[in-house]
Amino acid sequence: MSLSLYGYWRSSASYRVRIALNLKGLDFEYIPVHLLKEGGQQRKDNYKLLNPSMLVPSLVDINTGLTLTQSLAIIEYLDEQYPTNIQLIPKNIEDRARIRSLSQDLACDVQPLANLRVLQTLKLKFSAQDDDTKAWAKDWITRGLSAFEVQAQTCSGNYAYKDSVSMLDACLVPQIYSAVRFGVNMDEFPITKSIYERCIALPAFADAAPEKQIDAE
Ligand SMILES: N[C@@H](CCC(=O)N[C@@H](CS)C(=O)NCC(=O)O)C(=O)O
Repeated sequence: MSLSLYGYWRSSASYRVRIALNLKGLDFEYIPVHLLKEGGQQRKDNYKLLNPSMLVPSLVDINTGLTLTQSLAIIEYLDEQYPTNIQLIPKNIEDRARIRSLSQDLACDVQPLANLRVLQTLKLKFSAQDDDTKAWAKDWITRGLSAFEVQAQTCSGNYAYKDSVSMLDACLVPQIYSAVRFGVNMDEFPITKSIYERCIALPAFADAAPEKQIDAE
């Protein structure tokens, strides 16, 4: 097996990459990094060598000797390095740009605000309580999904971008998993919810689900 994915079952960025690997039908070894145990295994020296940002996921490709962090860069790399009949980023320039832009809306402008280290810092340095950090995460995710719902009116088809599964679905599904965890009512976003339901019915998404991973608790 030439691909190793360091991840955590409930990490949405790891979940994105698992979906992409499954959609492309690529075999990979999954190496759990527990984000809470031992003060967070992502902060241990051996993992920091792989990923100095102390975040998951990291992908190691033994074929090419490449170690990559950043889920979107990993997904694009897999798509380009391992062409299969499933293309996560289409060839058409406008479609590629749109998919990247919408994916970044979720992965760059929404998910980071509800990331573990942000919530931990709100508690440690700004005296936030559990309820405050949950409300914080719910608020930012709600804003992000409200914007996505508007975009989906024109960009979605059967899936998040038109009628083929793409990198955008790999970003959207984990974001919704996290939304539900923080108490967002998905009925407020009917188009987004229907895309989510269509995606999770596909084996590639179902097998990537947090609860299906070897480190799930
Ligand atoms: N932009 C990064 C985000 C990675 C990220 O935020 N990972 C989270 C889990 S989803 C993490 O490792 N959190 C650990 C921490 O906050 O200490 C990517 O897309 O790969």
